[in-house]
Amino acid sequence: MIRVGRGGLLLALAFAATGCSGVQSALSPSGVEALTIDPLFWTSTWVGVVVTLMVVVVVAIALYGPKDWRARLGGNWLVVGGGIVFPVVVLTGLFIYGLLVMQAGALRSQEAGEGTVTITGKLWWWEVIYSGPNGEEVVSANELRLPVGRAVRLRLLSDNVIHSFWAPQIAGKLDMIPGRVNEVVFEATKPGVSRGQCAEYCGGAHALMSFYVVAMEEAEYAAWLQREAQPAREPATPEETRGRDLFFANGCGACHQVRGTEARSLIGPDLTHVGSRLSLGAAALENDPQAFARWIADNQHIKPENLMPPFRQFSDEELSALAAYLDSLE
Ligand code: HEC
Ligand SMILES: [Cu+2]
Repeated sequence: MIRVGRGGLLLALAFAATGCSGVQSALSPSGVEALTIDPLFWTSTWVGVVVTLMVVVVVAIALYGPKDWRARLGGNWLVVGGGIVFPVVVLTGLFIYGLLVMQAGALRSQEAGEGTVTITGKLWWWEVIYSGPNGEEVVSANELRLPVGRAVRLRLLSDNVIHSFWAPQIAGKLDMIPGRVNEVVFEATKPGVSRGQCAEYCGGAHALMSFYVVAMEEAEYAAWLQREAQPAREPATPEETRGRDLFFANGCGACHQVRGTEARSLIGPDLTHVGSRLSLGAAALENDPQAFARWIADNQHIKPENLMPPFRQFSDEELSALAAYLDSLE
């Protein structure tokens, strides 16, 4: 038998508790759907706790209780009442409650929603397409921006294997299935940054297929979308210009799009405004100017098996120039 001292137990509880809060926890809901699911979790948990305590008490009486108490537990009533009637009543109650919560979610996803975002699961990142201020398509990646208090319809697609889109603070998870369009309505209830994760094993870099959700006040969101719809900024310094030249001379445009330039490929994430994203490699790496240099030269260590080849041919000076260019794409 493994003996865990009281200190060990407290430590384990402390770890368990830290796992429950933070940027990727369904227990800190900040979306309408997540707020509906939250009481279902707590109800199931507390019913489970109460039933466990009841069983412990009955077992304790059976083992150590006074003789006449033990005799009373010996009858058939306990088997029929505690073993059949009680679980049927409790589990049926929980089941109906669960169905009602699911029904509420399903009805909600039939609501119109104002604005649509199309998200496609790639290997192993997310393509995110907004409809811009003039109804045009605005291609972005690896981050979902939401206006607080507005119901936004997400269309979830895949052009490869099955993925599952899960932003626990905002809503439940929904699969992305090749050949189908699954829809869900997201409504953030307060501004803030949370994190999401692919929740269906999809091969090699699945564990590092994450994303950030940035909920912003409506006006801020509108300004952001306006900026996101613009073509890429022109290089403003000699270093940025050198970075752009290296970008085109080394074939980066064969897989990436930078709107407003001749780089037009959508094999990898759109980089038009990559400098303003919170992360690189679908939340594998926090975004700062060093991150770009590390990603270009060493992405197979940062995110093993991802589909961008590592570029080891660059000198430090060339990597800094490329990083300066990409960082300027805000
Ligand atoms: C063969 C196609 C290919 C080429 C060539 C390529 N990339 Fe990539 N790149 C990708 C793919 C695929 C990803 C997504 C990786 C992931 O997150 O799984 C990516 C991701 C990135 C990212 C992170 C973007 C984000 O939003 O997470 C940056 C920055 C980037 N590439 C820059 C470059 C630069 C600079 C070059 C040229 C030196 C280059 N890429 C060449 C395919 C390519
Ligand atoms: Cu996955």
